[in-house]
Amino acid sequence: MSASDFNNKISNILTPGKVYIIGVGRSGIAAAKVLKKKGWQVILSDCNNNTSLQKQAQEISSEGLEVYLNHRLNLELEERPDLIVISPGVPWDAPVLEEARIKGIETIGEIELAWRSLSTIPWIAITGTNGKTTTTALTAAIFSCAGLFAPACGNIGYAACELALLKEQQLDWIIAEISSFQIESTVELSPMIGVWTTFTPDHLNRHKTLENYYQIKASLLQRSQDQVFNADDPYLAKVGPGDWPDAYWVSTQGAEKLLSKPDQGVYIQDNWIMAFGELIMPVNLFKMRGNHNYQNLLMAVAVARLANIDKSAIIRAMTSFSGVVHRLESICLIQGIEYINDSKATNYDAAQVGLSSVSGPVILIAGGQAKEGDDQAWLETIKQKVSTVLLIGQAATLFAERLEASGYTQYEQVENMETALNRSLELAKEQKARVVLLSPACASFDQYKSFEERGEHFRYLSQQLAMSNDILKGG
Ligand code: UMA
Repeated sequence: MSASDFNNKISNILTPGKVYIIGVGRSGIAAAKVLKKKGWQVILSDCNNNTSLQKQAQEISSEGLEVYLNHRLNLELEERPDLIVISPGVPWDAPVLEEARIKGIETIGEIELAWRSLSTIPWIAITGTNGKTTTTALTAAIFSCAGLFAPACGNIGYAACELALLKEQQLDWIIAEISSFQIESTVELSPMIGVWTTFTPDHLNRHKTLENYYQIKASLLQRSQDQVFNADDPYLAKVGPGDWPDAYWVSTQGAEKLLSKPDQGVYIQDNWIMAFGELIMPVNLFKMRGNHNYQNLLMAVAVARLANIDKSAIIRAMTSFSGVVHRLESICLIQGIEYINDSKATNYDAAQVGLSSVSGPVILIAGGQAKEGDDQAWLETIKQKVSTVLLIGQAATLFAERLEASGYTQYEQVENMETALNRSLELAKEQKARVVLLSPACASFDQYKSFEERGEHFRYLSQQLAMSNDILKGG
């Protein structure tokens, strides 16, 4: 694309017209506010209708936005919009979007709109199957310690368009966690630095094939000026030398595992972090557990050094960072048993990594809305570390069958999170377990609005259990 084409794209949002936004969630609402501020006539719609959507709709209608719930865009019946903006949860190949493209109506995602509003700011885009939330949070912590205003946004929960509502001069950098759903609906988003954390099968119900899922993620990295890759990820290490000859690599396994020259990468050697040929700090000063978190740390350090951030800011951030909510988040200790919330583990790989990182024996709470994927490594880790699996949600029967088939019978099907929590303490005491871990290996949508809501519920129930046990002990 030439510079003039690019300016035309930008001017598409600078010349107000009529925009149709699909999805009344965080992304849709933020996108609506951005375009309203730029003078657009905004129409929002959502195919669902529930109490929380009605509340949202009421709030935003009072700000002068047109909102329709229980509604799907119909290009035959409705007046033609100049632009369609979609939320990440809307499938990119939805028939109405295909029709819009044929009719020449520009269709973009919320993240692309944020880019077009904030393209004068340097972006860091972090993607990958797992590890992206922690890497994003770590990167944001380093930038903040360096005195830069660079909030984390995107899939991590704070829609990028919410930043586009701020004054551009307030922002130094944008650090965006970007899912494959979001990348699919970008056209021009071109980060200064792109990071690819890991790659294993996920979201195949939407992306259909692993190759398609790979190509979607690859397209973001291809548009990034500099690329950072995780050499400890088997898939990325395999395709790396061919597909990404100029990338910077990180490895927890020493310089020899890097796929770039040692002075073009970040690695751990003799317990020290080495970044682009410079000693940074001993890795044991970092508080988070698990080798996967060391990988996340190295990627954040690589980004920070590429952005010329001072070593002292990296050290300050790394020694104070204690973790991300819903990702191996330690909630409380009940009679010596640690309750850990890993609700963000929505697929087998994330759940396997979570389970590997905690001390056994473990009482594991798993289940929810099952996803496609390879569960072998997860089942193996369960066999090694878990004294009982408490199965919840729609996937309970399927998971029971998978466990039986792998020769593991120490599971109980319990109805929901409440029952699981009540049973967990009894079992943990009986089986001398050290940890009760919620790491579902499933999406949450069968019982909750999001993985965050599921994690909050687990946190609340664990704290209630802790309080009632203290009272019982005290009495
Ligand atoms: N909707 C329609 N028509 C459709 C599909 C959906 O109207 O065809 C409506 C839904 O009824 C819903 C609304 O769209 O009310 C919400 O859209 P959304 O699911 O995109 O939700 P947002 O609140 O905008 O949240 C999105 C991301 N959600 C998804 O990708 C599914 C959030 O990631 C992200 O934090 C947020 O934008 C801010 O950027 C969540 C997620 O689950 C955490 N991500 C997946 C993951 O991590 O595995 C990719």
